Amino acid sequence: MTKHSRLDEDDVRIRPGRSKSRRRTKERPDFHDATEATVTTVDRGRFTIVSSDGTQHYAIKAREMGRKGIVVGDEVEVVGLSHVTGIDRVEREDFARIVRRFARVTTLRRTADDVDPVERVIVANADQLAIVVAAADPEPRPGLIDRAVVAAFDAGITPMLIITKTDIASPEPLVELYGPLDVPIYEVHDKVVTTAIRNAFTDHATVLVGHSGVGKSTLVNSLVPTAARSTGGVNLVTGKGRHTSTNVIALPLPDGGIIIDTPGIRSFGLAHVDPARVIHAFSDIERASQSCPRGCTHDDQHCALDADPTMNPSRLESLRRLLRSRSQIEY
Ligand SMILES: Nc1nc2c(ncn2[C@@H]2O[C@H](COP(=O)(O)OP(=O)(O)O)[C@@H](O)[C@H]2O)c(=O)[nH]1
Ligand SMILES: [Mg+2]
Ligand SMILES: [Zn+2]
Repeated sequence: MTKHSRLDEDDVRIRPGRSKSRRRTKERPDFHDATEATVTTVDRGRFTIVSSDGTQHYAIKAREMGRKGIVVGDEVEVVGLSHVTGIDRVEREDFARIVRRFARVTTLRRTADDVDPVERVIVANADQLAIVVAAADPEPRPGLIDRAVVAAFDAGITPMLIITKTDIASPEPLVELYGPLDVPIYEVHDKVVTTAIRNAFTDHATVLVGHSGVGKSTLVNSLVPTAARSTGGVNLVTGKGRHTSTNVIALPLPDGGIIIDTPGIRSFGLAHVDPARVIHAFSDIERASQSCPRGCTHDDQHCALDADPTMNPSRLESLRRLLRSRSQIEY
């Protein structure tokens, strides 16, 4: 995980402005054997964590934590680290206890749909969002790409686009659509992960999103040879389609950083995003919107974008579809 400077939430309340290095001096008497760790999976109140020495452990939330939410990517402090790592034989009492959650640097959120006011944090502390889209099989759906870019910018997370399966179809239509955005684009030809992609992931905490079948797990397996993520949409052990709704997992990368696979995210409800901020994710259109009237919604008759000869009509339609979908879901 990239080490951003961050403040401990509890300390912030008591002693504002304390720095990360001061926090490490462990002045709290209750938990002096506490170790820092990153949460890598969450499953009904049970967590897997990777502690600062790189070892994996199982943990539960200490009662003191109350209802404080813990998600994948959270940086926490744990006590009672046992040396048992085989989850199957570990009794609940042997689990380490999470006693503190550090302030989150970023939170990637979604709502179930665009009008649902209940937002959920999917991942904490990611600094990059890799939007994986196949050139074909499945056909690219720009709706999800647009939404993911909006969610990333809103969360202060840097988006990138990874176009897979360029061996079976040309990436050109997608590159043409998304090239004008200030978002780096990488290509995967016949599952080959280039050095450029590898470098883009190193020392970052990157969340993968994209429809099922685009090649996310294939990419994870190339970047983390020990990951053994099942690919092809079918679990090789059970023979059934994977149950993917909660299966977010963070995996440490061999050269530093982590990659977070999110099989469950097929859509991004954006009810939590201010409509006025949606256009920031459309930097190509935002630049062109200088001649719009003040307060233009970009979806009415006074909008200057329709008359702009430099405007890509399908990009404009993407923006409008997204703005409208906030009251009517249609993707
Ligand atoms: N031709 C081709 N197939 C790919 C590529 N990347 C992944 N696949 C295949 O696409 C299928 C789905 O990949 P998977 O990684 O399970 O997708 P996920 O659902 O996004 O995790 C698998 O059969 C992969 O072997 C690629 O670049 N080219
Ligand atoms: Mg997968
Ligand atoms: Zn306008």
